[in-house]
Amino acid sequence: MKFYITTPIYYVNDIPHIGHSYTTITSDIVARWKRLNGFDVFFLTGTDEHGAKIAAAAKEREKTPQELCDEMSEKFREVWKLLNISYTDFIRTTQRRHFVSVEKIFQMLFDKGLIFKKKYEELYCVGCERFYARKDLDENGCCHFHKTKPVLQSEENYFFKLSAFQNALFERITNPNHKEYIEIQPEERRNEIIGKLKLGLEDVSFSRTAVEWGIPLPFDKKQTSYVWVDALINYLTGIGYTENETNFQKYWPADIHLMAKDILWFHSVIWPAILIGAGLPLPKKVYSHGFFTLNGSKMSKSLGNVISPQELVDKYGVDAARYLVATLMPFGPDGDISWQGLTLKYNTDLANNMGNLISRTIKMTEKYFNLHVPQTVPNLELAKKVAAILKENFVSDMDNMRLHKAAETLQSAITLVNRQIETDAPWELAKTDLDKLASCIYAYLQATDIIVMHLLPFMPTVSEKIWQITGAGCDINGAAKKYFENTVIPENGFSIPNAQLQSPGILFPRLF
Ligand code: ME8
Repeated sequence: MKFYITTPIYYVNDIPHIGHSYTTITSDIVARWKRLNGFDVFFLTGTDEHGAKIAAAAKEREKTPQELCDEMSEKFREVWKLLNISYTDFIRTTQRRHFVSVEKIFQMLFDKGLIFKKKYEELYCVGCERFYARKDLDENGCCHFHKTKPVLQSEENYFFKLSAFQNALFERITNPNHKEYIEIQPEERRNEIIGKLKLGLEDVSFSRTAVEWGIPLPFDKKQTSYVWVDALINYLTGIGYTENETNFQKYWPADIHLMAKDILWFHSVIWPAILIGAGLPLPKKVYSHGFFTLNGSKMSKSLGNVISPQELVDKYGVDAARYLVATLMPFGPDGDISWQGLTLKYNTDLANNMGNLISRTIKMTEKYFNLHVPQTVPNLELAKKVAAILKENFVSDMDNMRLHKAAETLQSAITLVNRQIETDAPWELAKTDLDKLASCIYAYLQATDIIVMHLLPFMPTVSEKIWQITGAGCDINGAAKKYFENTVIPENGFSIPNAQLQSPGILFPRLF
């Protein structure tokens, strides 16, 4: 079973911030989740390095475009390393392998008569790297995303016959029984796409004469590929379209393309049309999330209100930062974030609930059993209850990008164990019933192990640490893979009787 997941490739004219991190962290969580479920995962991310915007940014900084791209692309890789992103490959559109893919697709579309030359004059927004009709702009004639006025450009370019794909796209987007059905999520955005599609499609310019920083067309070297066509093709290049046929056949089509709503149109209309034109299968799912604002304002470098991944990691640590960013708001609608909101969630979910469970379970094990898993008749009742709760909701939430819901279920499983501790009152049992005390502590450790396996995609390093702390003897990834195959808990649980526990230290210090 294969699973191919992609993030957008990010423009290198900006530094990576929490918006890019959100898409990449959520993709990473899904990739890790799928691996735990036995899938052979290919997870692609990378940087989008051509176009007028990059050329202008390089000029402003007195660098060559390639110098800027090398420097900025490296920043993205550094940040993904910091955030423990487990990508399979990192594609750069300035790589040789990508030029070959882009040329191949262009030539194919040209040979099929889907590309033709036309002179035109239209409004171009450099921020979006796209043309707009007047009706698509706001009341001041500005682009909705950049709030700037697109400029009139006149060129003779190569156009793609997008209009010819109207019916084919409509069928594939609206009919779930179509063998090439492309599922667009969330529902509201899918409806917007369908609404727009019904208004009719116009042919789109696929090349530029004025933009030198791009990939020359194979049939007319004076023109370069429109940056968006170049960018979309990365999803083919990244899995070996022109250099590793076996890999390409294995992973294509993509199982899910993730992104924010700003680029959903390209992914759900233009991209499928290119693929149909090139005779390639369509991605199975295109899923867009909302836009973040910070304390109610648009995040922007000029306003100085971007949250950087480094700041998040400095404040919460890598694993907690991943968890918080991915679960603070539902995947889909727009959302506002704030440092207060992040810290509140950190304290509630991690310092109080999770941290408390680990800290008191280990403290009791230390006090009553000299930091060893109690030797007792295996008591897996609580672990089974926790497993049942998680099986019912967590799995489908993870499979359907409801990561915040999956985290809620995890938290309720933790609360259940914390409540059980209150009900059992082990500190009282210590005075009256040592056998029951041993059985209870054993049960908390086993229940914690089940919780931690589910936490693994969100917090890979901390989960592994907790797994060792609770005296589970094996490798967590191997154990979790086996567990998720049939969700059966081994007869004696995971924490091994008499195993030495480790002192946790303070996993999640309370923050103010
Ligand atoms: O559009 N809130 O690149 P890009 C949420 N190169 N997500 C955000 C965000 C915010 N405030 N800001 C950025 C491009 N993102 C093209 C893509 S793909 C073939 C080509 C995330 O650098 C989100 O995933 O502008 C959004 O779709 C993406 O960054 C846009 O990145």
